[in-house]
Amino acid sequence: MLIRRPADVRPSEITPPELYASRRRFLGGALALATASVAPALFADTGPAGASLNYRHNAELSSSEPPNSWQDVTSYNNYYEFGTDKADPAERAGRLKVQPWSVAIGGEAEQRGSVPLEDLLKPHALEERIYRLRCVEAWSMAVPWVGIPLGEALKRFKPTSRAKYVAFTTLKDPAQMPGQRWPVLDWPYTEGLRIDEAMHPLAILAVGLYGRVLPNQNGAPLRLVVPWKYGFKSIKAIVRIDFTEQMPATAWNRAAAGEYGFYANVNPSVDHPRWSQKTERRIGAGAFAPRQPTQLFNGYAQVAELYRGMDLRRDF
Ligand SMILES: Nc1nc2c(c(=O)[nH]1)N[C@H]1C(S)=C(S)[C@@H](COP(=O)(O)O)O[C@H]1N2
Ligand SMILES: [Mo]
Repeated sequence: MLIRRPADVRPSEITPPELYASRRRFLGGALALATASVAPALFADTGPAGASLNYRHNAELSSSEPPNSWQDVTSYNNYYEFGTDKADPAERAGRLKVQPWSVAIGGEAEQRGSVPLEDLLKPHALEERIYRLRCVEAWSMAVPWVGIPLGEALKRFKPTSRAKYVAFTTLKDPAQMPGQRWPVLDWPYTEGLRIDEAMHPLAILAVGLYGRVLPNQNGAPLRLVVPWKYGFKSIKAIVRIDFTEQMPATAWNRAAAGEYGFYANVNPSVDHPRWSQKTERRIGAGAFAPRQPTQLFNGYAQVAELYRGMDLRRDF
């Protein structure tokens, strides 16, 4: 895999978002300053620096590791809708129009239909959680996400007893997403979770990072974050959520079923057919930093109960 990055940044070199903000302002970018109410501020400015969000830090569910720098998190991305190079999303995703945005709710739920993003978020308090992100390509980061618990958002649509899975779909719009002009994946990108996984308190819908509205390259305006699974489960730019009885098809599983399973739980003892998953390279740690051992469920041991009795080698 080709990696183009100007320089390695140590995880300890955390650039406060304020610094970026003031630099952007100096450069002439509009910036909405912190305000008391979240919903209007959330959409007041989707420019490069992003509007400030009001949130409470959830220390209990946050990783104790220092988060990667803003630079790392927003310039080293996987987002094939904008190209397959890690630098492509930061260069090209700016053109995506993320406002207005609504999410279509369908399938096995009492409340279906189109929900404006503001309405989806309104009843919930935003939380910051620093989560480890472990990519299937054997690199990792720690990211200070801001979002809402996925399960709480889903419950409002009153899933029926037949809702065994939740399927997520990314926007398909090749005019705005140039990567979709090539059949790298069978667009739109889709992902799915078993309903009990979706209801787990660790799973979130993220709308921000580093206290600010999500940059487009990180999946604005709404993306999933499931920290115990490989990064590809954390689908970006969500426009549809369907409750289903059958296990939904997922983009990477359709592309290469032998390599990317539905569950995709981080697991050092189940290798990818083409490489080991035993260790990982921490982005920003420097070229000579030792690789770190990968942990089962990316270290989120509390999800083990979801998989009791399952053969994680078969259901990879
Ligand atoms: N729609 C969409 N979502 C996606 C991807 C993608 O290509 N398209 N890439 C996934 C992969 S492989 C990873 S590792 C994470 C990366 O998230 P980040 O760029 O915010 O770090 O996004 C995931 N979500
Ligand atoms: Mo990934």
